[in-house]
Amino acid sequence: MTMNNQILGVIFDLDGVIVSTDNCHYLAWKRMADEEGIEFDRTVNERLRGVSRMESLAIILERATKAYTEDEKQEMAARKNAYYVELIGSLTADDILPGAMNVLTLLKEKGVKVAIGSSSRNTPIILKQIGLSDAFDAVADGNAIKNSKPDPEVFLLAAKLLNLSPANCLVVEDADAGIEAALAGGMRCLGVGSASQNPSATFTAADLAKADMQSILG
Ligand code: B16
Ligand code: MG
Repeated sequence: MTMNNQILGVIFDLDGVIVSTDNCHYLAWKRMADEEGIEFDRTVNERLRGVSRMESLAIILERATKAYTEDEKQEMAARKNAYYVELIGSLTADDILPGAMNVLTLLKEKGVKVAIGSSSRNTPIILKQIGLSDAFDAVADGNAIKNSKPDPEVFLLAAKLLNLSPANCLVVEDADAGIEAALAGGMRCLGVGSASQNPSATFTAADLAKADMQSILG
């Protein structure tokens, strides 16, 4: 590896990489869908990984039996978010996923910068809940972007905030949409969780605890 493409920054997706909020998303959408009489299960929920709130609602509404107005859709998304915020209120540092803290410590020791690149607009609340508000050099989240994954916007913003070129960044993602976004932004990516099966990912590992970060960093 030449110095030109050395990994100088790692951009972490949040949900599914640093902390498992996916069940909270599922339970909150399920409560809203049940109230509306819309069929919703964990298979459909898999398609919501890394996708924005309104795009997630559009996927859920594929199974709706009536048409909803724009105002009704906004209300449903807000209702789901209120349920979700209630659920993430009980997250603690114990919900940090295996390997995440060790990897953050290793990167700090090696002088590699770290950022968050998440579609979630609840990123600040989640980081606070798990005690990691000050653990990252930069945070790019759903509040700062127009286009969500697979658009590379959130990762390009994170790289810019780290003052690094995309070629010097590695993205860690659990969603296929995030792998696509990283590659579209000219970054290498490590697929974990569901994305550990993604053949396009530059590197894969079941989770951060199983990832060989030393060899990935080169
Ligand atoms: P919010 P990530 C994503 O987080 C979730 O995976 C996805 O299921 C969710 O719809 C999206 O955030 C938006 O979340 O409603 O909190 O803004 O994986 O990009 O960290
Ligand atoms: Mg994710």
